[in-house]
Amino acid sequence: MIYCGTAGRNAEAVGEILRLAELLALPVMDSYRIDRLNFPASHALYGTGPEISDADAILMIEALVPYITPSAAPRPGSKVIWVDNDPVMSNYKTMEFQADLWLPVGAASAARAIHDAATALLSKSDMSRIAERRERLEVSKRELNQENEKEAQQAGRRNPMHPRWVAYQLGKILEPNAILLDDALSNSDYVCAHHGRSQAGTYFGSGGSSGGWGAGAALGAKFAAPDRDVVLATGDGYFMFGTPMPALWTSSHYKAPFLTLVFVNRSYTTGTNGLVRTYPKGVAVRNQNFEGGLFDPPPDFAKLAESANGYGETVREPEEVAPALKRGLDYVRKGTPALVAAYLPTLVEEMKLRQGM
Ligand SMILES: Cc1ncc(C[n+]2csc(CCOP(=O)(O)OP(=O)(O)O)c2C)c(N)n1
Repeated sequence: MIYCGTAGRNAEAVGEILRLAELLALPVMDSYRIDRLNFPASHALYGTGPEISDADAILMIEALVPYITPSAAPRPGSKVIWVDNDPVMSNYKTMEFQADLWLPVGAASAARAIHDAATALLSKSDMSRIAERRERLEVSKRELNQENEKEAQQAGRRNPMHPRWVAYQLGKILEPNAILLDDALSNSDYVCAHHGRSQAGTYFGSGGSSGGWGAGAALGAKFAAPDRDVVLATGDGYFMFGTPMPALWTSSHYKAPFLTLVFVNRSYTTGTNGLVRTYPKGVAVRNQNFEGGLFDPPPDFAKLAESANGYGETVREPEEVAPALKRGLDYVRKGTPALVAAYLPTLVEEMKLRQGM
């Protein structure tokens, strides 16, 4: 398998990794919370596994932290090849990952060279094994797509509104070349399941753990690509941690409009479900007190956009999401920044909903 972290920072690498993966029908996976698109999300070879711990050979391409816990590590006997300009990450004195082969080279050159070397080596029996794997992966991808579609439709029938439904509707309005900035944190998995980004340079994450990157990044993306739609999907917490007001005002003033979708769950994962995961028997869980993780009622994000000379609206009903996002995008295309605040259950309510309470 191919495992990518930041390879997509170089757009050329995306094409080269694609060529290599297609030649050998290699499954491609991303590391946790990537900051660029490394591989077309809709491609049959992408996103259906295996886990690193199940793979028998892994080509790590610019993957800073591909796994953390010992149980997620490559299994004994597997082969690990590590590609990076600085594969042993000499800046990180505590780096302890293991590999069978370290290749100090950039992603694009490595993928191209391996592709060319492999082409010369392939035998007939290799080809038939590869064809069989390709078919298997295509089936898995079809199943994954069907499962995602089914879950999205189910989510759409839930009221209170489900964040997956919001992410699904977002995916529907994105043009193939639209740039998506993902600061959606706990809803990022839904965003990634449905965004359908397949061109290099159409998906960006912050690449770090510090919240608040999104609004400024969206403004920068629009300045850089004035002819493309730019859309920010963000948690309400992370949106506040940045500088949304100056970003929106500047976006309006300098005619660099972008669309913002805020997942308004009025909560932080850190102080709610994260707390439950970390301290399942702790005082907060015992007393059902998640005060540190809730900010309810929340700021009125639609008004925040209006106050910065943008357009804003809040949606509370599942059927309102698609029209609101389309309206938002229409405003943006006419030069006005727009914000859609999707009003969701809090993460405490969400935990109860998922337990059927
Ligand atoms: C600047 C900054 N402050 C605090 C944190 C700690 N932190 C990590 S996740 C999180 C919650 C963010 O909430 P939100 O953006 O609403 O996303 P959600 O948890 O609801 O998915 C916080 C406070 C951080 N990562 N960055």
